[in-house]
Amino acid sequence: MPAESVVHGACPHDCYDTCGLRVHAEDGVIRRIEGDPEHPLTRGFLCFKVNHYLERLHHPDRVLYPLRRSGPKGAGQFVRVSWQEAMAEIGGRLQSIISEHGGEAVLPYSFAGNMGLLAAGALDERLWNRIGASRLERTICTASGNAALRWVFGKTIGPDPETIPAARFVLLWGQNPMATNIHEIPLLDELRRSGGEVWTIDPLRTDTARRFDRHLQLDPGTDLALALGLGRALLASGRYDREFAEERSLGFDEYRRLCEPWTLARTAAVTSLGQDEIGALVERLASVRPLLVRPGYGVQRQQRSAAAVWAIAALSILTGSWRDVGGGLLMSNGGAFPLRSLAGPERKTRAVNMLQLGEALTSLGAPPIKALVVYSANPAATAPDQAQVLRGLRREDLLTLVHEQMMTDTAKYADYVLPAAMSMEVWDLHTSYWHRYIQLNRPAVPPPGEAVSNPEFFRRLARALSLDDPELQADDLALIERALATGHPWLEGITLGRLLKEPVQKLRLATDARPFVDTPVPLPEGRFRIMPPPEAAVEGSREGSRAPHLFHLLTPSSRETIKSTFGNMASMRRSHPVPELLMAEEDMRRLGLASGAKVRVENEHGAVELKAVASDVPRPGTVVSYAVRWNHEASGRNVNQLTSPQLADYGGGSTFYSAMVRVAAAD
Ligand SMILES: Nc1nc2c(c(=O)[nH]1)N[C@H]1C(S)=C(S)[C@@H](COP(=O)(O)OP(=O)(O)OC[C@H]3O[C@@H](n4cnc5c(=O)[nH]c(N)nc54)[C@H](O)[C@@H]3O)O[C@H]1N2
Ligand SMILES: Nc1nc2c(c(=O)[nH]1)N[C@H]1C(S)=C(S)[C@@H](COP(=O)(O)OP(=O)(O)OC[C@H]3O[C@@H](n4cnc5c(=O)[nH]c(N)nc54)[C@H](O)[C@@H]3O)O[C@H]1N2
Ligand code: SF4
Ligand SMILES: [Mo]
Repeated sequence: MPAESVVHGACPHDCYDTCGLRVHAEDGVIRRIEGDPEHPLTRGFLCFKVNHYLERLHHPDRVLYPLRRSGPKGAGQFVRVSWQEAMAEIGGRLQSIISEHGGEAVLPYSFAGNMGLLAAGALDERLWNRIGASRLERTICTASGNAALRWVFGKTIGPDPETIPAARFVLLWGQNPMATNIHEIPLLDELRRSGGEVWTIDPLRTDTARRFDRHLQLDPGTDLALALGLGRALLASGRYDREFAEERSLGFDEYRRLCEPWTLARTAAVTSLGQDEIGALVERLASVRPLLVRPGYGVQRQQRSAAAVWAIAALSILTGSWRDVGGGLLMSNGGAFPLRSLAGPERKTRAVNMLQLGEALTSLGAPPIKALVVYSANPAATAPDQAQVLRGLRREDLLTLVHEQMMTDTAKYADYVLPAAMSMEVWDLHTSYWHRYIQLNRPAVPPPGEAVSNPEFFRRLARALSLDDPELQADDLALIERALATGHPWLEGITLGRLLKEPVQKLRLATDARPFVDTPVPLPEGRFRIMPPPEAAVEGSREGSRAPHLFHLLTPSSRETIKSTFGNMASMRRSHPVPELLMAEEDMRRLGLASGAKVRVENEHGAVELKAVASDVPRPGTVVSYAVRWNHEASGRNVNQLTSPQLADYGGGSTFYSAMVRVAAAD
């Protein structure tokens, strides 16, 4: 590599924005990372986290060599070994597990630590399919919301975010872009400068809620009631889009029937909103266009996740919001990219829902899980029902491999830790679940120490299992070419050759093409399904049943981390040295707590100690702790001690934000 170079990168983290990066290197060392000024959504600026990225690249916790466990599980004691030794030992142990118990005794566990196409769903999946490993259902983040979207619309696609400035009313519903989608903010600011309004629906007074026009602070988990109440009011006044709701949709009568009980009075009582607030929102929905409904993933981490997303999606149809450029419903554009899957033929082996990892490790039989291979995820910190997960990871007879960049909570439980490269050190191709750009990520420097990319790790693992056929050894750039070569018109001219010259390519779909108006509804008869998914929990009510001594615990995203990633950065820990529990002052007074007091937070799943801080973010009855801090920086446990492995109503998604807890002074 030349002494000084600048290459294009794509931010690999699990974030809506998927920024374009300019990575500057000098003498083989990355010196500066900046936002690509030419990427139309990145606009040359980055977030707090990636502005401090040099700290992460060169962090003392970075794993640079293969390590073999030398102490008790979880103690983090390791000795350095060579790749050759590590892979020979691992290969031998995996082969004997597979021959004794079968391929399903191996469980992969991975998520979106790196969103690149090669980092996940490529050579890893090919290997899992080849050995017939248990299949991981990757449900931890968006499963229920996306399942509801696919039910209603047939796929997860929404308007292009570059049309946001054309909207005149935007409803941020369970989304906190000031923390999680910072490049959406300039687009929202722009529409307000031209007279539009932005409202927020969130149980917390977030920075987003503070920034914009009006905040409806409903009780957590009551979005379904609100959406049905809004639907009823629009139906009753006749101010809805008859063609969209009745002719272009299936199931209108059922939708109307389900809205019927939700009078303004009942909706207000269940959500704790005022009838006047709800009425003002009905007025906007009935009259202001373009109308953009912008749900975040916060609405679908409750028990009635799919039902809530269905009811919100139904409003986007009832209002005909899709007719206007700048309108519609934007939750995910993840389904917009017609790339070829690199996973190879899928074997129908046993499925394990990742939210039930603790149970899988401690009680699955026939066969039991004997080997766990973790990459691009940190389940010891991020999975629910943590006490059970840690119990599983402590099993002496479980072989745990962790391919990681950092000595994370999960890596500490590994039998072998294998060093992973960072995105600035490898090739990959990135899409986005928010915008419509495909980007080539080029390495700026080689990986340090003996770190390797995910595809290279899986090539080595395949060889260690004596599987060296070409599909398991495919080359990075050949894989990228294959993913792009689908012949789909939206990818026309987007080839590897083109990306090498111009690394940021927009899908060949006009910015102002209105989904489901200018493009078809990919469902039978080309019609939306405005009736709920069959299993969604629409009827029957648990709302308002909270016992008075319990608090509703929310653990949403923080500005300074992405889940556990960045949890070990000094820049983050300077402002929040220990994990906190934000509580309304009234609640603190009632419990006799001073701000800064140490509290014990517990429920039937586990317990954790946090620093209570008086705050106007939650309302009385709700408490907040931002997700998630590292366990070993927080007395060995974090808030996922308190979250449940229970699945949401439909789609197998999480219920992270349905946790009920007791809070008391810690002695
Ligand atoms: N309480 C609570 N818990 C939550 C949530 C919540 O809101 N509240 N949110 C949930 C959600 S939405 C999600 S998506 C999950 C995320 O949970 P995880 O999937 O565990 O994600 P991270 O904590 O970001 O951990 C990603 C890990 O991947 C590593 N990594 C990054 N790039 C690479 C790579 O290229 N190769 C390899 N091998 N490793 C890499 C990083 O170092 C990091 O340790 O957490 C869930 N957990
Ligand atoms: N800085 C940063 N950026 C991130 C992440 C991060 O951890 N940090 N995580 C990334 C990942 S993995 C994801 S999935 C996305 C998620 O990003 P978002 O889509 O913004 O979702 P969340 O952060 O889960 O929650 C958003 C809001 O939902 C609110 N909420 C909680 N319960 C309810 C409810 O019952 N109803 C309503 N209406 N609102 C509710 C929360 O208070 C929160 O303010 O962000 C990604 N970007
Ligand atoms: S984390 Fe998100 S906002 Fe920050 S640089 Fe990456 S993609 Fe952009
Ligand atoms: Mo997520």
